[in-house]
Amino acid sequence: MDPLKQLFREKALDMRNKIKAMLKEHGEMVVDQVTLSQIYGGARNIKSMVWITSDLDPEEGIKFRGYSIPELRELLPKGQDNKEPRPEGLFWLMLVGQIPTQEQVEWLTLQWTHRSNVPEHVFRTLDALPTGLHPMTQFTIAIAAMQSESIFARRYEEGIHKEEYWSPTYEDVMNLIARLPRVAAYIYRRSFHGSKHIPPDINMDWAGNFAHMLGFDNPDFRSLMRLYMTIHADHEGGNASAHTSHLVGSTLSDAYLSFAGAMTALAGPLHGLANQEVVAWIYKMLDALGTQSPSKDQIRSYVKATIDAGQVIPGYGHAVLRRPDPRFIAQKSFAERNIKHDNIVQVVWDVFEVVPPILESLGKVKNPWPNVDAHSGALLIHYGLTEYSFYTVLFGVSRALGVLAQLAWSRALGFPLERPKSITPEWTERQIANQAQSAALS
Ligand code: HAX
Repeated sequence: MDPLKQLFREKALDMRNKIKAMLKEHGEMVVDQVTLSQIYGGARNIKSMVWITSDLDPEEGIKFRGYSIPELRELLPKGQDNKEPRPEGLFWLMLVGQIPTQEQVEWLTLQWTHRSNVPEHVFRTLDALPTGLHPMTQFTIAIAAMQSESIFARRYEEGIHKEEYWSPTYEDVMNLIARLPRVAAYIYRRSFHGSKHIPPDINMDWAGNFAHMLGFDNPDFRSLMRLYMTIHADHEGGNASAHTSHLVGSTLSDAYLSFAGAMTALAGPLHGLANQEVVAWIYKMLDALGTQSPSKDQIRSYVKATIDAGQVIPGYGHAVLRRPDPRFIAQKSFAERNIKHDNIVQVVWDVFEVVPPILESLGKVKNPWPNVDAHSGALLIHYGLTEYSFYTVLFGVSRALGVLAQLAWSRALGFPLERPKSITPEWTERQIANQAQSAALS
């Protein structure tokens, strides 16, 4: 058994026993209440699942196993240029709860290189699709096509003891993460570069090789990819893509099908597709204003016009966060450090000054601040990755790290089929009438 798998097995067994004992003693403890507004309002803040890999605080933002993004930028082993963390290290941390050493990260890079072979039929499946099909749709199809490789599905068909589910799931998770950059780069090159594909460089780290296969060998872009793949990796369990993979996985669908499901959720404009929407919105604004360097007053009037047209300002607001997203701040600091003058980056920073007070003035927006998607596109454009319909695929490759590490945990802890209760409007009316009657009688 490989050393990471061995460590994961030990940690998971320990946690499984602790949870069993805790539920035996405290299983009936009431920890929260649910209101009708929450049930009708998209289940905001209803505690309904356990997520090991990360936790989202409304004020402080995402913490991966207790570590904030600035802490991880310091503590995780970095890329060859010693600038940004290698996402391999974050995966290790999310899976076993320990900051890995440089040697452990080197080992993981090598593992993923060995496991990265993509079966030929996946490329042929992609080749059969129109090049104009949205990259997220291509990505989802390719992931589903790779399900032929699922070790969990094969072992389940053969008949596997449920205590062993975690083991083939771990193998699927490692193989799928290893293969994703190749698949994503293939989609990018066929969609936007006439199918001129670039073979992998087996001497590079996971994110550096991804940048290389996309066609970008600028060391700063590689550094950006390491940061990008690290900060988008996980955002606790309730966000739509993570929750989808959790729900699908709970039926014992394998890692490939669970992750394909997650990607269909990430592809929505209120979630991951917001990164493409931000750039589309900025370009439309520059076009409408007839300038590449709009004043803040011009931006202000365009923001108001967008809202008056009944549309949202993409990249702003969040269902949980109540402060500027630390993932936005990390990207801003990357730009401050590495990019001296850039027009679109400047526009993003001006929008950051203009939008929050306007959203606040509406009196209904719970979080007027930028989220992760407000900044990412401007950085990619700076380095020449301008085809913004591809941006959500980048997000998806990163999101695999968190949701798949969690999938391994879910199988190791023996989490059951997810099956919450729905209600009808008639049930709601009866509930209100019953409570009014009880109040009148008391
Ligand atoms: N622009 C305009 N109006 C906004 C807004 C924005 N950026 N954010 C919220 N609002 C509006 C909502 O549409 C809602 O209006 P109605 O009551 O008229 O329906 C009201 O403010 C209250 O919404 P909320 O409670 O503050 O926010 P929600 O939890 O309902 O929604 C969203 C959170 C992220 C979906 C929302 O802020 C939004 O649509 N933002 C723009 C799209 C976006 O950037 N999505 C990416 C989010 C991060 C992410 O998942 N990345 O992958």
